[in-house]
Amino acid sequence: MTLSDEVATALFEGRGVVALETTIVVHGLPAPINLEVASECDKAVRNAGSVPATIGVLNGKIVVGLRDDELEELASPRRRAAKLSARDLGLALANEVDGATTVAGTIAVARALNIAVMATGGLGGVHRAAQQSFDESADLTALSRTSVAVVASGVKSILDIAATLERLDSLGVPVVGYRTLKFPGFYRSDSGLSLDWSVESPRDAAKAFLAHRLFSPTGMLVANPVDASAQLDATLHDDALASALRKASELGATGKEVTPVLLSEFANYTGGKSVQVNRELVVANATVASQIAVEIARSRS
Ligand code: PSU
Ligand code: MN
Repeated sequence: MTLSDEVATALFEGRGVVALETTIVVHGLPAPINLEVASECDKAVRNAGSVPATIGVLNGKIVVGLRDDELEELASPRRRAAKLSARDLGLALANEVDGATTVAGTIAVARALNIAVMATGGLGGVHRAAQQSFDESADLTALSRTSVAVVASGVKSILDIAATLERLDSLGVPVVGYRTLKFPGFYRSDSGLSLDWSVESPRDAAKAFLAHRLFSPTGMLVANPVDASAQLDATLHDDALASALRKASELGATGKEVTPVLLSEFANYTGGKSVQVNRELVVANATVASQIAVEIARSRS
């Protein structure tokens, strides 16, 4: 594992550090917006007081704190970077390949370094028709055993959101709304499902997570809705979803291709509008994650 000097120093000094994933950059967003979004997330974390730690695998080494040029390299199509969940990390290192980490892969690395917070767009979860396919993101099981607070705009709306909330319940992963009791719907601010808990500030989120950690090995999902003014129109969302699900089934997408295919079909159908919403929400999540990390660092010192 290689740490950038900046991340190593921040960890040593006990500053707030936010882990950022790379699957959203390499497999989740189209070029060239993907790299712009990555750099906006990096800035958002810095502006809110923490140090960003973008995580990926380059030439079989985990890099924590990828530089811009390294991220560009990782995202370049000719590198054919794999999509790495937690279970893939050891194999990627042994095979000396390149790979982008999912939420599951990223929190596994973050936890090993005592990084307590990560930001992403939308958590993975239970796919529609999972009764047949058994397709449930390893993000869920990873969160059930990894003590990291993940700030996301709920779970991706391509999923069965209600089933995902049930699984998070079974797995003992707390879900807390950030200034809301309405569970966000990724591209939409409200999924129509409600939550038992909310926090009103980064400080309260930090307090809740630190208290949770005393009793439980699981992470926590901090659900931060996209601003209502930026969300995708409801009808456009539902039409795009129907079209994306149809396309994915026509293409016969399975396994780790499913999510990237659905997101890319969403982008096509909406003429790039879904990408703009995705951009907006992930940058906002990076800000909240950074504020929470600052509070955790403060309480540790
Ligand atoms: N959030 C986004 N876009 C993404 C992802 C999250 O806005 O592409 C990625 C994350 O890396 C997450 C992954 O862990 O999608 C889930 O993939 P799967 O459904 O295959 O587990
Ligand atoms: Mn899957």
